[in-house]
Amino acid sequence: AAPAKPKATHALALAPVGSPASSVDGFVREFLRELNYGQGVALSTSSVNDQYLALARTVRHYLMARWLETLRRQAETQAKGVAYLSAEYLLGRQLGNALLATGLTEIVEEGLGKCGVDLAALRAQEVEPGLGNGGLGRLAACFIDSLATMSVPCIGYGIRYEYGIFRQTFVEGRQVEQADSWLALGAPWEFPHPEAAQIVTFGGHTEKYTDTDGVERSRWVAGWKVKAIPYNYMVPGYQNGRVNTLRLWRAQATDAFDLKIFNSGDYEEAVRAQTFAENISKVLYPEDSTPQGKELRLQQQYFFVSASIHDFVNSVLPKDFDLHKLPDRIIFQLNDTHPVIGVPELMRVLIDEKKMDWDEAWAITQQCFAYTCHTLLPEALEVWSVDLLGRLLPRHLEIIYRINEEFLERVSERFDGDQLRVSRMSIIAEHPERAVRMAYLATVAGAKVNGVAELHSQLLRDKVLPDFDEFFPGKFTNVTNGVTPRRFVRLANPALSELITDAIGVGWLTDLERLRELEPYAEDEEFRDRFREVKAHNKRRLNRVLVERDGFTVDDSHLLDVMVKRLHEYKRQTLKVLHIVTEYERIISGEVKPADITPRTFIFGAKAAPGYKIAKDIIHLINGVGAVVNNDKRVEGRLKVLFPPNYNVTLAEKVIPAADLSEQISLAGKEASGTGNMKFALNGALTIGTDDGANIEIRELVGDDNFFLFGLLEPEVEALYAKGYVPSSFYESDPSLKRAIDLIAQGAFSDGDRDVFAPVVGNLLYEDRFMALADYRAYIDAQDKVGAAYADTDAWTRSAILNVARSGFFSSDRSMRHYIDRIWHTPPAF
Ligand code: NTF
Repeated sequence: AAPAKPKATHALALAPVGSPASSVDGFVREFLRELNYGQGVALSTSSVNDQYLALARTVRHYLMARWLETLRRQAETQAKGVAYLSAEYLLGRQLGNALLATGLTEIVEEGLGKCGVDLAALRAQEVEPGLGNGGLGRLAACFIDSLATMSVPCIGYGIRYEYGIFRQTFVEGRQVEQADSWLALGAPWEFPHPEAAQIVTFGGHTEKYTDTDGVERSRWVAGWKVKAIPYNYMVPGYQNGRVNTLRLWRAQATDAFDLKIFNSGDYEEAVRAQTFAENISKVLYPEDSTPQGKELRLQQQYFFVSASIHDFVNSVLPKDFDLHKLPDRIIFQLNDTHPVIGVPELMRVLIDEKKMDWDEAWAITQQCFAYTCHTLLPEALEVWSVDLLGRLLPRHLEIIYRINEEFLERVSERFDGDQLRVSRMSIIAEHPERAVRMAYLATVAGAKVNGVAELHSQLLRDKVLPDFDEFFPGKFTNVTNGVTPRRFVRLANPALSELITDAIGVGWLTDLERLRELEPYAEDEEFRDRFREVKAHNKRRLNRVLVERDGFTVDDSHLLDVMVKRLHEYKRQTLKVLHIVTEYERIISGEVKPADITPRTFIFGAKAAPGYKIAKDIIHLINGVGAVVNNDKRVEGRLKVLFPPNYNVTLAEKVIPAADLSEQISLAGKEASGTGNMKFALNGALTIGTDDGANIEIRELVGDDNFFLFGLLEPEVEALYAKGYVPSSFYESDPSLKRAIDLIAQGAFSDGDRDVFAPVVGNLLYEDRFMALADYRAYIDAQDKVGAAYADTDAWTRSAILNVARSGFFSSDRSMRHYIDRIWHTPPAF
C-alpha cells in the first residue's frame, strides 16, 4: 500500500514555488517592504547598504518556499545524502548567484530601475564571505552548488569564521594583512538558530565504570565546554526548485559572563570564558597547503566536526532512527584531513553515548566516511602530537589507539609479522615525536580514498600511501576536480554565455559537455569575430574594475597573461618573474626592439600565508619588477605588470574572463589538481602549463595544438632529485637566465639595494626545491611560441574557441556524478 502522505509541517511549504509574485510590481512591493520594515528607512533616505540588505532579503523570500519544501521532502523520504565536512567554504558573493538560481535577474533589474536604484551598484556593495584560503575551499563551494543543481541531498558543515581570509594590501610593495570584517555591514544570507545549539566538550580525563546493564565502559569526563550555534545558509540549485543547506557553526561560551566578577570591577576576568570560547570560531587560519600546528586549530576542527555529527545524529535524523542503518542514510565526506577527528568522534558517539559495542560501531563508521586528499607535499600531511591530542581529546586518543592496534594486528597477520611494514603503516608516528597521522587514520577508516586529478590519485597510490593501496585493494579512486559553470561562466562571463547560447541554444549550463557543439564554430569567421569581441569586452570591463579599485589600466590590445593563485614556492611565481625579467632585459639590452614583441600585460593575484617569509619576499619582488618595468620609457608600454592586491573570488570573476593566457606552471608532481586552470580554459584562455595535476587532462581534451606544454615530467623530476639537483649549474650554463638573475641580484628592482631580494636569489641559486631554474629554458621557449602564436589572431581565436568547446568535462556537475557513482551512491532524490 502507498504510504500515507504526511502532513505539511509548515504552512509555507504549501506555498507555490516562485512565490512571492514573480512580477516587477510584486518585486517592487516586496523590496520596499523590506526597506521600510526590515531596514527602517524610506527609499529616499536609504543608503546603498540599506538597499543591498533589503534586496538580499527580498531575493531570499523567493527561495524560502523551495528551501522549506526541500527540507520537508528530505524529512519525509529519508533519502541517502552527503554530509560534506569542510573547514573551508570560499563562497564568493551570494546575491548574483541567488538571482541566477531564481531566474529573477531581469525582474529585479527592472523593478529596481523603477525605484531609481542600480542593481550593479547593489551587487558591488556585497562583501564576499572569504571563509577559505584557495582551491580547497572554493572546491567545496562548487561542489555544494552542483549537488543542489543536481537535486542530490547534501548538507554542508563548516565553521562560521568571524574573520575570513585576511584582506591584503601592499605597503611599499610588501604584503600587509588586515582583518576581514565581512560581517560588519550585516549578514543578510544567514539564519542563526541559537535554540538548536550543540555542546562541544574538551579536555578532562577518561575513566572506566560499570554501566547499569553491568557492562564495563569508558567515559569521558570533560574539563570544559563551548556552545556551537548553527547558522544556516541557502544553497540554491540552478532554477530547479531545490535549495540545500550549508550549516556553519559559531562558538560561544556556555554561560553568559560572570555578573558577580563584573560587579566587583574585574571586567577582563568577567568575560574571560566568553573570549576564550569565542576565539574558536574567530578567524580562519590563513595557511594554504601547510597545516598550522596550533592547538586552536585542533580545537576548531573538533569543534565543528563534533557539533556537526551531534547535529546530524540527534537533530537531523528522526528520533526513532536505528543507527545501525546510518550508512544507508549518510556519507560524511572528509574534505582533506581537517575533519578527520570526526572518525573517533562518531565512534565515541556510537559507543559511549549510544551504547553500541565496538565492532558494530566500527563497521558502521567505516561505511560512513570517505576521504579526499588534496595534496602531495609531505609537509602538508597533517599530524597531531599525541601529547596535545591526549590533553584536548583524551577519549579520542584512546579510540585512535584501539583502531590502530586492531589495524596493525591485521597488517601483521597478513604480512607474517613484517615489523617494518607495521611501523610504516602505524597511525601513530614515533618520530620526531609521537603523533597521530591524520591521513592514515582517514585511510583506515574511510570506505574510499580519492585524489583530485588522475596524476594526483596515481601518485597518492604509488608514492604517498602504497602500503595502504596494497592492503586495501579497491579503496583508492580518482575524482578529477571541477568548477561550477553557473558562477564561473554564466555569472562571470555573461557576454560569452550569450554567445554560446546564441550558437547552441540553452541547456549547456547544466550539461556542460554540450559545449562540444561549439567545435564547428571555430571555423566560422563571424563567430570568431564575435568571440574576439567578447574577450575585448571583458578586458574593457576588467579595465574599469581595476581603474576604480587600484588605479591600474588594462589595454585591450595587449595579450593578457594571468597568474592568479596562492603564493607558494611549488606553484613557481618566481619562474613567471624570471620570464618577465628576461623579456625586459631583452629590450633594455637592445636585443629586441619593443615594436617587435607581442605587447603583454601580466596580471598577478596571490596571497601569501602571513608567516611564509620567502613567499612574502616573492610578492615584494613582483611589485618591484612591476614598478621598474611599467615606468621604463625604453619598454614603450609594451610590457606591463599589474598586481592588484587582495585577489579573491570577486576579482577572479572579472580577471578570468578577460585572460588570453593561463599560467599553470607548478613543478610536475606538486599541484594536486588546480581548479583555476579549468576556469581559464572554460573562459577561452589558452594554457601554458606543465605536465601536472589537471593540466594533463585539460591538454588531453583540448589537444596539444591548443595548449603550450613545457617542462620536466614527474619521473624526470624524481630522477633529477635522485641524481642531485644543482640549480646554479643552470644559472652558469644559460646566459639569459644568468642575466635575469643578475639583474635582480644587482638591485635593478630594489633601487640598487642588493640585500632586499638576496633571500629570493639565494634560494633559487642554492636550493630551488621546485626546480624553477631547471625548467627556465623550456618555459622561455614556450613563451616565445605564445608570443608568436598570439600574432596570428585567427589561429589563436580558433584555439581559444576549442578550449571552451572541449572543457565541458571540468564542470563540477561531472565531478559530483563521479563521487556519486564511485563513492557516495546517493542518487538525485527529488
Ligand atoms: C589544494 N590543496 C591543491 O593544492 C590544489 O591543487 C587543488 O586544486 C585544491 O586543493 C582542490 O582540490 C590544498 O589547498 C591543501 F590544503 F590540501 F593543501
